Amino acid sequence: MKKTALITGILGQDGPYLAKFLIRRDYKVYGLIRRYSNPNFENLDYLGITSKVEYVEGDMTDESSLLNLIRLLRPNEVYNLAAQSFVGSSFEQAKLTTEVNSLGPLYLLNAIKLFSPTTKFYQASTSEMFGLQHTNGYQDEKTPFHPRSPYGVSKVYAYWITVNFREAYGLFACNGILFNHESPIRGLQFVTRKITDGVAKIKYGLAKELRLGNLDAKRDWGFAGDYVEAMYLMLQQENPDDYVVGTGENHSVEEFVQLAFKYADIKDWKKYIVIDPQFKRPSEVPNLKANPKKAFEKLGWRPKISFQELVKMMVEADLKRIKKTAES
Ligand code: NAP
Ligand code: F7E
Repeated sequence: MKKTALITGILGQDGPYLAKFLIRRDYKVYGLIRRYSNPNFENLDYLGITSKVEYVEGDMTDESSLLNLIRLLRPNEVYNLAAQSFVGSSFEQAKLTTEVNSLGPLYLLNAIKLFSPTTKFYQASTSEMFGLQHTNGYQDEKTPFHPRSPYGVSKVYAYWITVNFREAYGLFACNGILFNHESPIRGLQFVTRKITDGVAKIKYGLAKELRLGNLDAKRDWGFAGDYVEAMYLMLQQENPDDYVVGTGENHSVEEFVQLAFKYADIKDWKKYIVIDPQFKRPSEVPNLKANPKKAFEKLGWRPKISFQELVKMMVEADLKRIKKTAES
C-alpha cells in the first residue's frame, strides 16, 4: 500500500516542493486548502504537479475541520507547513498569526492523539525563534530562544507544544528548525524574491527603482528544494527529534542585492536602491547563521545549491517571467 501524507500549506512555497519530493517516492499526497473563491495553483503548476495532489478542504483556525480530516485520512505522515509566515505582517496581525501558527499545530496534534496516534508529525519551526540569541555566532538545537516578532513568538509556542505531545503522549512529532530557504516560487513579499522580481522589472523597463528596508540584516539562505528532503528524513528516523537545518554560512541583504544586479547584468546597483523606512521592522533579527551539524550527522542531509547558485536561479526565473510580461 502507498504511504500517505497530508501537507498543510500546499499552495505556498515549501508545500509544492515537498509534494513533488514525496510523489516521486510514490506517496499519495493530500493537500489542505482553505475555502477560496479562486484558489491559486500557480506554484504547483510551476512544478508540474497540480493534478497529482488530492485536495482536502479545511482551515488551520478551524479545529473541527482538522479533527475530521485526521479521523478520515489517518495519514502516515502530516507535514504542518501552513502559517501566516510573513514576519512583517505579524506585527500588524498578531492575533491571526497566533491563531494560525500556534493553535493550528495544537489542533493537529490533538487530532492525531485522538484519532491516529501512529501518524508522524512534522512541525515547520523556524530560525526566527532564536531572534537575538546565538552560540558562538551560530544557532543550533541548544541555543535559547528570544523571538523578535509575533511570528517568532507564535512559532515558539508551536515548537514547545510539539515537544510536549512527543513527551506526554509518545507521538512521533518533530520540529525542523529551518533557516531561510528560497526559490523561484518564493512569495513576492520576502526580500529575496522582492529583489529578483524588482531587478527583472528594472531590466525590462517596468520599474525604475527598488525600495527596501534594512540592507545590513544577515540570513543563512538555502534552496527550498533541498530543505524539503530534511523534513522527510526527520520522519524516517528511528526516533522523533528536533533539528536545525541551514547551510552554515550567511550573507547580508546588500550582498544579495549586489549579486542579483550582477546576474541581471545591470551596472551601478546603488542608483536603483531606495531605502524606505516602511520596510524596516519594529524589532529586527540582525544575524542568523545555522550550525546544522546534527542534521548533517544524524540525517545525512546536505544542502546542494550554493548561495550564488540560488541567487542566479531566482534572477534567471524572474527575468524569463518578466520578459514575457514586458513583451505581451
Ligand atoms: P508560505 O509560502 O507563506 O506558505 C504558507 C501556506 O500556509 C500558504 O499556502 C497559506 O495558504 C497557508 N495558510 C495560511 N493560513 C492558513 C490557514 N488559516 N489555514 C490553512 N492554510 C493556511 O510559507 P513557506 O515559505 O512555504 O513556509 C512553509 C512553512 O515553513 C511555514 O510554516 C513557515 O512559517 C515555515 N518556515 C519557512 C521558512 C522559509 O524560509 N521559507 C523558514 C522556516 C520556517 P494560502 O495559499 O491560502 O495563503
Ligand atoms: O526578510 C530584511 C528584513 O521577509 C529577511 C520567513 O520565511 O524566514 C523568513 O523570514 C531580512 C529581514 O524573511 C526588506 O528586515 C530588508 O531582516 O525575506 P524576509 P524573514 O523575516 O527572515 C524565516 C526563517 C521564516 O520562518 C519566515 O516565515 O530582509 N529586509 N528590506 C526586507 N525584508 C522584506 N520582506 N522586505 C524588504 O523590503
